[in-house]
Amino acid sequence: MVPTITAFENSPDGGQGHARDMRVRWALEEVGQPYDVRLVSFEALKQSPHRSLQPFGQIPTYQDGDLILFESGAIVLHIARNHPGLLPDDANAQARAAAWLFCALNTVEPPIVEREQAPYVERGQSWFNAERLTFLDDRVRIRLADFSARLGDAEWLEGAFSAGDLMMVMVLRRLNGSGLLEEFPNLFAYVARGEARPAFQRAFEAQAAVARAARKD
Ligand code: GTB
Repeated sequence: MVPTITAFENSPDGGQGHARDMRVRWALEEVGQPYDVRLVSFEALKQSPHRSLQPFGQIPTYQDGDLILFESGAIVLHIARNHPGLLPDDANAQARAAAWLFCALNTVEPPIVEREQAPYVERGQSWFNAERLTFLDDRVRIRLADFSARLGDAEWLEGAFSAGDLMMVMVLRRLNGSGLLEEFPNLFAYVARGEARPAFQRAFEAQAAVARAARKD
């Protein structure tokens, strides 16, 4: 029996790999765990069968036997804890890798999402103007500058590639096309290293194939 995850039937990003099923796909590919994908329409997301898996009517979910999980971070950590390949052997290093995963989600991602969403969430509001956009860019820059200083010349955060790197790369690549990552060459290279991993490529291609199929419908 293989785990089943859920993903958008028709992702708004058209296959750029920004929807959060990509994190789970990548983790499963890294550890070599085959999986099934159940595609969900926007309408079905908000109906009770899906809400019984995900209370907020969102993707991704993860089902493996009796275990039903939501929250991409919890799912990636579960995969990492149950398969070799995404956590260091040393217990303290494992804890630090998990801390980086939470850091990606709780410290780095929020200003990136706020910046990304402002143009459509705040459009039409009196305060939404060029100054507000600069302010949001600068809030992202603060996080990038601190993380850049910490990463330095390291290839990955805890020696070998870990679930912490996976989540950090996924969060940072949301800035692709913004020009902000390029201001921090070590972060730009870090994201490129993550995206070059064969497991990332397989996961990316799988979700891009879904988007291509949706375009043909
Ligand atoms: N904290 C949860 C987790 O990490 O699992 C958040 C899950 C979440 O935000 N899911 C989004 C969702 O289902 C999809 S990933 N949204 C539907 C809804 O809330 O009704 C967020 C996302 C969506 C689209 C893009 N994009 O097009 O670029 C990027 C990210």
